[in-house]
Amino acid sequence: MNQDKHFDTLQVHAGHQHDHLKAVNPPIYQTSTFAFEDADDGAACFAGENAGYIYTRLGNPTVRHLENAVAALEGGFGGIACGSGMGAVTSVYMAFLSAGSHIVSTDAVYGASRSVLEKHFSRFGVQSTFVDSSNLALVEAAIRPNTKLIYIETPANPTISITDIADCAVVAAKHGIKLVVDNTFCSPYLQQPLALGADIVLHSVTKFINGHADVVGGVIVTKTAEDHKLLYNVMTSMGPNMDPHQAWLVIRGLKTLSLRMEKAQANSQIIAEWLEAHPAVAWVRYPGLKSHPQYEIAQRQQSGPGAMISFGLKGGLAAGKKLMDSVKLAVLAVSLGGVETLIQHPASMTHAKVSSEAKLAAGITDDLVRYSVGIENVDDLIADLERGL
Ligand code: LCS
Repeated sequence: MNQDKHFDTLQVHAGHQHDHLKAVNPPIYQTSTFAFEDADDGAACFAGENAGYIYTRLGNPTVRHLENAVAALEGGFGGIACGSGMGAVTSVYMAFLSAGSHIVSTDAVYGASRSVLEKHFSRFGVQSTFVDSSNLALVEAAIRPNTKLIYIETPANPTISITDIADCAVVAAKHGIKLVVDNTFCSPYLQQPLALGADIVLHSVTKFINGHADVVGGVIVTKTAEDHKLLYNVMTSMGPNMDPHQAWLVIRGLKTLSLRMEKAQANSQIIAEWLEAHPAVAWVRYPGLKSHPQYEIAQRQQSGPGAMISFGLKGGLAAGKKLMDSVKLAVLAVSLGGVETLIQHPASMTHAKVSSEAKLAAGITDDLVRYSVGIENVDDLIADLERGL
């Protein structure tokens, strides 16, 4: 596929290679292993002299299609698909951190991306510091001689705080550190971190890229061949690889990414403005509102505000609980980025494992309700919220 095509063309066609039957859609190569022509072919495959497939943990044609498609959409060298978003996050940590090294991360990063560092990587001597990465001075001040990664999630889950990717890239380059961006909330349709100077971009494809809340997965995209080789070796040795059936579902979802995102985003702007004007609502955080503290950065680095809204009610947590129990159309569930609207309470759900002090420091207040906007009719969604408020 020619990489000079537009996004909506690439999302349908990138990564596809016709098989001998010319199937329009990729077959699901549901096989764990691949036969060699003969012993020399097997040896050549293992030596990397022959590009043939060997074993599905090491590579599979259906999975490769997805890896190439997401890499094309992100404008990167290559993709690495994992069985979950956390498989992607931990593969990146494993590839670039070792005993005695240090990572600077966004304080409001997804709960497990933080707790895996604090509870598990710390056991192997990895140090981590979490800062409000929307403040570049705090990022730079946190850098130590042993810092190997700056890891940012923008917009962050669930505060929707936004970090300037290009500014962080300048700081990372100055200190010889890799910059990793979790681009889950925007998807490559709205934000392309590699073009802004990041080295690695990753996704929980469970969210907008698949978009149908029916599969879990992750994809990493690297800018360089060297980083791809390192990550590929780490991922395939440790084994958080994606299954071919998972990949096939994500490929199907990916083909409509821009259409889903446009509709969900249009709904979100209307809902965010409606919430902001509602007397029961204390605050709303949405990148499409001028009241968002990093509105200007969002305008610069995102081509749209996305479909995630956080808000708090004047009645605090009690009113938020009542809302979550009253809505009938929005589903009370974790996860995000699907065609259906979801509502949840991060402090007791997705970020429950993060300590109370860390949650508060990161702005994850007890009253914060997170709303993932789907593609339903916006009047129906507003009527549903109105009932709860
Ligand atoms: N990165 C971000 C920004 C996420 O929101 C999540 C999951 C992950 C990584 C991990 O991906 P997974 O392994 O779940 O595919 N976020 C979730 C959430 O907000 N609710 O449930 C999962």
